[in-house]
Amino acid sequence: MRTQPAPIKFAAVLAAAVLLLALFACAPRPGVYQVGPGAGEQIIHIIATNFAFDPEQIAARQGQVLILRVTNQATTTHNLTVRDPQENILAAIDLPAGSSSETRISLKEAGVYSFYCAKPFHSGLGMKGRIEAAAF
Ligand SMILES: [Cu+2]
Repeated sequence: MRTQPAPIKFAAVLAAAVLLLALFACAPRPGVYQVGPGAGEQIIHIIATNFAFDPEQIAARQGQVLILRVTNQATTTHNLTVRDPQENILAAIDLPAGSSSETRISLKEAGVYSFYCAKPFHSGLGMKGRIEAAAF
């Protein structure tokens, strides 16, 4: 019985690795909230506490419109500020203690949209997150 030449074995191993990577890329990533595939407005529920947002990582698609509905479960006022990939402020809303507020953002371009609490020191304490808008 002949053994296969090394280059063919290498190609087979490489193909298997690429297939595994592709499967992994399509699978939900732990800790990342995956926005549904629909083209219409998507409602995302976010919980604000001292000092975190949950979820803090959101995966969406370019062109989607997100309604960020934030419930502040803390007993102090927080804030949600969202910036587009160019760092322009898309939304900035204060979140009174115990209240729910919402803002609507449009992911016009692909890239990373950052969000954070603009109250002094809060983002440094962990009140921040990101929305990744994948290209079409
Ligand atoms: Cu805050």
